[in-house]
Amino acid sequence: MYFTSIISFVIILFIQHTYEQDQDSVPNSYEIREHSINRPYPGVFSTGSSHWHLVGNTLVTDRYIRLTSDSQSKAGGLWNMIPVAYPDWEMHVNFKVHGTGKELFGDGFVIWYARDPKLSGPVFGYQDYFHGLAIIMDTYSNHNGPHNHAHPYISAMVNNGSLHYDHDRDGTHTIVNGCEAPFRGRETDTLVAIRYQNDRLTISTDIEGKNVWKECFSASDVHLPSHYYFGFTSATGDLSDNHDIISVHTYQLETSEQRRNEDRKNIIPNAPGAEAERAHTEDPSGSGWSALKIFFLILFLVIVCLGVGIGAYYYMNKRQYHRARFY
Ligand SMILES: [Ca+2]
Repeated sequence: MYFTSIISFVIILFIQHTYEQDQDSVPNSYEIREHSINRPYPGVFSTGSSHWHLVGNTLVTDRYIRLTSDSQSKAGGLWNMIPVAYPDWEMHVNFKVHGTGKELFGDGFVIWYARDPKLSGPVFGYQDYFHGLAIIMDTYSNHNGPHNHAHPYISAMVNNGSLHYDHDRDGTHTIVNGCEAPFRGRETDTLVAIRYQNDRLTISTDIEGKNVWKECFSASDVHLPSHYYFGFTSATGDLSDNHDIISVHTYQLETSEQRRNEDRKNIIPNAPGAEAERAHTEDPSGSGWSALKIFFLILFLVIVCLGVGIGAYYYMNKRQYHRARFY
C-alpha cells in the first residue's frame, strides 16, 4: 500500500512536469504535448524522431499544415504516431477550409481516432472499413433525398472494420449523429472540439469568431478502445479546396478509478445508438409495378389451368357417352 502511494506520487509529479496544465481551456485536464501541434511547427516530420507523420500531398508552411491544396485529385494526411493511452480526452482543432470555388468545392476532411495510422484510401483520403472514430467535416453534398441535410455538415461514425462509408449518401447510413455547421470560407478562426468522456462523445464548434463553444451534438454509448491514433486526412476529386490544420490541442480529462482500471485496449469500437446500416439502394425506378406484374401472371396461370381442367372434363365425359352408345 505504502509502495503504491509512492509510485502514484511519483507519477503525479511526472505528469505535472511533462504536461502543461491548461485550466483556462478545459477544467481538470492536462494538455498532452505529444498529441498537440502548434506554430511554430516542428522542424522535422515523418522521421524516426518525429511523432507527427505526413502522408500523400500534405505540405507544411510556417502558417498551416495543408492536407490538400485547391486542385483536383489530391489526398493528404497528418498522423500522430503516439497511441492515446488515457481513456478520456478532449481535442481542439483550429482548421481552415477555403478555396476559389463559389458553388462547387469539396470534399472536406476527417479527424480520426483510428487503429491504423498513415493509411490511404477512398474515405476523405483514408481507408474504408476502418477501425475507430471518424469526425467527418463534409463540405460537399453528394446526396439528395431522404435523410439529406445542408452542407457543410459535421458527423460522427464509429466503425469496427465492418461498415462501409457511403459517399453517395454522405454517410447518412452509418451516422452516430451530426449537425450543420457553415465553417467553410470564414474570415475568422474556425475551431471544432471533440470531447470523449465516460463513453459520451460531444462535438462543439467555434466558427463565428465569438470565442464561444456551441454544441453540435452529444451522443452517449460510444465505446472506443484506448491506444488508437489521432490523425487528419482529406481528399479532393473533381472538386477541390484548401484543407488546412492550423493547430491541435489535446487534453487528458479526469477519469474515474474504475475506468482507469478497466482493460480498455481490447474494446471493439461500437455505438449502438448509431443509425442501423441500410443497404445501398438505387433511387426508386418503378419497383412497385413488378409486384403487380407477378399478381397478373399468377391470375393468368390460374385461368389457363382452370380452362384446361374444364376442357379435359367435358372431353372425357363426351368420350364416355360415345362408348356407352356403341357397347
Ligand atoms: Ca459529401
